[in-house]
Amino acid sequence: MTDREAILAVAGELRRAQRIGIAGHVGPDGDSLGTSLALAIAARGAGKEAVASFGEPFVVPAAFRFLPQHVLVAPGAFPADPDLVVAVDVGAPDRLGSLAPVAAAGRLVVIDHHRSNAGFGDVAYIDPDAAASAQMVYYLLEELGWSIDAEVATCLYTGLVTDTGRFQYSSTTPEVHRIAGRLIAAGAVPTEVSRFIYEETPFGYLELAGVVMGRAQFEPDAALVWSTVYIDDLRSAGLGYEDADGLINEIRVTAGAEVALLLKETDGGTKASLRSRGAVDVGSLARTLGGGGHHNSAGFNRSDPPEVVVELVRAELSA
Ligand SMILES: [Mn+2]
Repeated sequence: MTDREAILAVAGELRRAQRIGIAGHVGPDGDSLGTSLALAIAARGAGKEAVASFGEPFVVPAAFRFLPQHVLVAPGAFPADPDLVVAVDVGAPDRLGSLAPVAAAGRLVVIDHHRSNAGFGDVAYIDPDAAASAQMVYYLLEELGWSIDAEVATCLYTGLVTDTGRFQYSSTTPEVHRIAGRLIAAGAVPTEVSRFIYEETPFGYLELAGVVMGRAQFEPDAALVWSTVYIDDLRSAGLGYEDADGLINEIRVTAGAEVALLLKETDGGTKASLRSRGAVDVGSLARTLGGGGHHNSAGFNRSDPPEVVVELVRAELSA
């Protein structure tokens, strides 16, 4: 199926459905959450009953609390038997977490740009060349003729800004800027979006960043920079896991590091985030270790402690 055929197929599904449940991935980022909310708000504008949600733990990261949440429901309140479930920015069924069973029970549409997405659901619109799922939902809304008001524009703009690293990654094409321009014209305000996401953190984040950056290790021979966030660090800074996501951006700027690795200690193991400058495909590395993602941005979870996980990554990098 070409992208054009996929857009028409998904648009048809959305037109026919009246009760629509939209599901992002667990541990939502700006693209997953923003795009889910945008689609739900636009669907309501078109006269549908629509809600958006994501699997447990149901915590909206502080950086994204400025987004309009009137269409957001906890996973427990997700409709049990909607006409259509739409999975947005979800690379594989397990990324739906606690929403996976309801998504599997009825008709399922998947909209995603992860290269690792093997395709699932009844209709899939997957475009690994899209900069963000927000770009794909923008095309869908254009096709459907559904209104892109200021709220929808703000949500989609958030997806574009975050998934392109503030329009800095190689995915930042003229087309991405064209869409961003349309969204600004429709009411997204770049200074406000950036302030909430990048220019405002709880004071505890400074304490956490100080500890984690002080602990960072640079291994020039492996072109690797890495650090670890321990549960105790979060506790003493009064922050949650979702607040530590930005730390990978603090360490990945190291000159001479092709790959950055942030290890977050969890209850039973480690959550690893990877970033690449381009020479190393960390998406493929993450898949080898049981995760997934994009060429330059990926992650995986292990039931090993952080000190074991860094060994696994080192081994993959030297393989
Ligand atoms: Mn995305």
